Amino acid sequence: MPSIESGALSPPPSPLILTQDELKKIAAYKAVESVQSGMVLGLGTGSTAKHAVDRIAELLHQGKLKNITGIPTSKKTHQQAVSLGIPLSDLDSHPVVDLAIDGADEVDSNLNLVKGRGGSLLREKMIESACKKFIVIVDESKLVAHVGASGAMPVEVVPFCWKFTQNRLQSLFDYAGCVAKLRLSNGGVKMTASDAILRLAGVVEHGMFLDMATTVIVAGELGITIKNK
Ligand code: ABF
Repeated sequence: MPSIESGALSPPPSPLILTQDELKKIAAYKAVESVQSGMVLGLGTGSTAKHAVDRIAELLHQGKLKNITGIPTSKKTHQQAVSLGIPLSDLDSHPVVDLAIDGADEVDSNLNLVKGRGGSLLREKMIESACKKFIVIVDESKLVAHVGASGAMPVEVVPFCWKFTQNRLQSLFDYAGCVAKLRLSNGGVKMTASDAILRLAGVVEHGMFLDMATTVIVAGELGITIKNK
């Protein structure tokens, strides 16, 4: 069973209403407190993870962190990290990642996740499954009772004959009343199929991240909640 700690926001709760972006930033900064000099870091993608990458760069430039190696989970994060001067590498050179920090689209009470609605998916899963520790950072709007029970489930497919794969996905999901829709992303092809995870020739990866997160940091109006596996 995941353990749960709660803490006051820093600064302590005030009558001010925090924006969703401020909550994301609070979760991101809290996660970066776990970063230590010398670490190989998986750098996440999305508006929440962006705050974590910014913070890591800030601490590097202040000399409070040293000898960090980042492995970006998307081209966008790669560009951000390069622009901030974070030294980068890849899984070929660093097959073991000390810590990854990334956002998610859905998180349940067992720390299972849906990811990929933001467009990144395969690289995230490759890097985050190579991590000793994986901290997920979200605002409280991402909490769900069961991942995948509602909303879209991203499924990445190979571009080759993607309509064929889409049709096969659709026939698998007809019984559940789900619709496989095409979405183009990062030069690849993704389909959105509600309520399901598939394994099918032509499918590259899906957005269910089960039993991967070691910690989830949730920022809400009443404070931070940290859930550990
Ligand atoms: C990526 O960013 C994706 O896996 C996920 O879809 C998304 C979360 O983005 P945000 O933090 O902007 O909500 O990590």
